[in-house]
Amino acid sequence: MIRTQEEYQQLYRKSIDLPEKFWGDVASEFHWFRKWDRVLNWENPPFAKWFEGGKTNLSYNCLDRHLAARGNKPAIIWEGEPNEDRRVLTYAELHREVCKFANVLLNQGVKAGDTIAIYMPLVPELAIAMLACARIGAIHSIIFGGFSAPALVDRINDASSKFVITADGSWRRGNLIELKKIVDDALKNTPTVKNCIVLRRAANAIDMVSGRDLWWHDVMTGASEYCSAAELDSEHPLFILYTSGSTGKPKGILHTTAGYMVGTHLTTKYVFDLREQDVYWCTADIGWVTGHSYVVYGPLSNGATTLMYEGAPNYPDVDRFWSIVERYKVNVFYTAPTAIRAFMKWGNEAPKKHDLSSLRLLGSVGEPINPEAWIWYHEIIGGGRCPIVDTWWQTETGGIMITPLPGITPTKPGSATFPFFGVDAAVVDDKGEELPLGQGGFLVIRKPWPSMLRTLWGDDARFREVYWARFADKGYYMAGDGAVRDEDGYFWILGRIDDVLNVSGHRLSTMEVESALVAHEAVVEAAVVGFNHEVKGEGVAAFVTLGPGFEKGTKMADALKKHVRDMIGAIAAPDQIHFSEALPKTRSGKIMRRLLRDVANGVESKGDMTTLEDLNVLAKLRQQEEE
Ligand code: 7RM
Repeated sequence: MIRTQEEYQQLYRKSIDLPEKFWGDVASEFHWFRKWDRVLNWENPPFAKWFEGGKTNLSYNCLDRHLAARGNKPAIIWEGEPNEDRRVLTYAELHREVCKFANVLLNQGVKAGDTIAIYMPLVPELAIAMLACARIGAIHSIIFGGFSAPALVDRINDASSKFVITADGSWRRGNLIELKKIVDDALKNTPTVKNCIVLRRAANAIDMVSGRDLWWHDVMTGASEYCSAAELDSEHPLFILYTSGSTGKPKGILHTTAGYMVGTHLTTKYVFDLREQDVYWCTADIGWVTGHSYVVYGPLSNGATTLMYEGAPNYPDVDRFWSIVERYKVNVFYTAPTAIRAFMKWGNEAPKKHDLSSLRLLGSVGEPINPEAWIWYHEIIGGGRCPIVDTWWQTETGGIMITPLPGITPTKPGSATFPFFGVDAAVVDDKGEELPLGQGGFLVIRKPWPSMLRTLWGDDARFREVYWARFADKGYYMAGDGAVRDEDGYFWILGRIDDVLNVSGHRLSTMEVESALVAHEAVVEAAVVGFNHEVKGEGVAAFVTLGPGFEKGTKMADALKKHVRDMIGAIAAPDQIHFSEALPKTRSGKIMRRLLRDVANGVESKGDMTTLEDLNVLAKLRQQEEE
């Protein structure tokens, strides 16, 4: 147990100086079918191998390992959006369901190493499907339920998934979302998919394609309740999760078994300071990495009780989250700044109506938390008594990297404070030299860590290029964020340094939205930038040039918004559409996004404009805003 900042510093030093000893000790808590020969092999950077030679299984370590002591303890507490839908699954029950579904997959011919696309609402069966894949060594590729059919097609094809697991429908703010219909659309263009397993969730009418589609409840009937966990190599692929980069094509982040298991386990344990009787609630959707690591794998590997809520925070009313906290006496609550800002807007009445005294610890993730939101969260939700852990990490890092430790690290609103054990984070200049305190630069990680991504699915070259090329001579991982350390050494994350937006805590590539826009018949050119948005953090602003014969106006703007929603999903739909006859470009033809950002934010442009090819373009754009 760590109690003081000095003890943290000592243990931190040890974790950096003797990483193999440190992580070897942590890994010893798990069940291994065969112990590793070597904790870290970093002979062939940037391709790390952790716990080489070991054989283990994450599903076993999340379930079977706890059965003796925690068989009757709730593993998952679930609440559906329709208010009467409630379920609790104990560790014994979850284990049984996972074994049965693993047998279903085996019966369907799924083999270790096959990739399975999962497109489901936030229901217990989603966790069951994940853990069943992990049990037999199938690689899950979860696609967030808010993505549209073309986005699904890209991800299924990139991963060559043979199976899809989905549901008939799901609920969002009382509205039915017809998931299976979207899957049917997508599967017209996915040659690798053989079967689709469909959970009955919303009981809406759907088409079942004979020979391809199978009902979850049919295939589960009679499936054996025993399924041994496959003895998998430490580096056996666990999952692929797509995330946006600075090009239009999403990157398939690959995580593997043992390092991810050890990393998410230890961060969950220390950052959320879990106690045996705790009810822990991370509000993320499992379709994002936060849900993978801190709704499912991290909490279950710790034998914790993890709460899942299917729906929207403001359904049927804006106090839904707080009624859940009260009902289940939630002790640890982990959410995103965008949600906190929405709650602030909805007013203090909603949280005040409920007894939130069970809360002991609050967490934040996804984007920098503005001090105003931090203070509101601390006072109104935490009653002034709960520490806030502001956790910085990425899909790529697998687990939390920079974070306070509750009760140990003195926090400052807006700072993620210090690196977690084993994380050698630094702020460097463009040559990789560490910058003095107070100077902003690139956030890098100088040493490998267990839960790091191993590659981009099927694209080692892009993996090297995106994360390792910039500081190749030093061997540093480039996070893609800017950061600065203050006079006390605290890390402050400044945001992305590339063309990736952070909309409501979700990564979105401006290029992806641009590609969607230019695919519309009316659009000849498009540029997308972010602007400051009160609730979302960043909003999406699109500047579009229409082809001859197409008319600008509200009707066209609405059509383009809908088009982006259909092509990618609701999170990508532009908040602003600006029509312009031309875009401000440099003489070499690069769109000057900085200037577009100024227009979108409604501020004057300062700084160098000498490279602008045609100053008139900007003047026209601004003039149009005033029309
Ligand atoms: C977990 C997650 C990663 C990007 C990352 C940052 C931003 C995340 C924080 C943060 C400031 C934080 N994975 N980010 N957490 N910025 N403070 N505590 O969000 O892959 O979807 O996004 O999110 O820019 O690079 S992610």
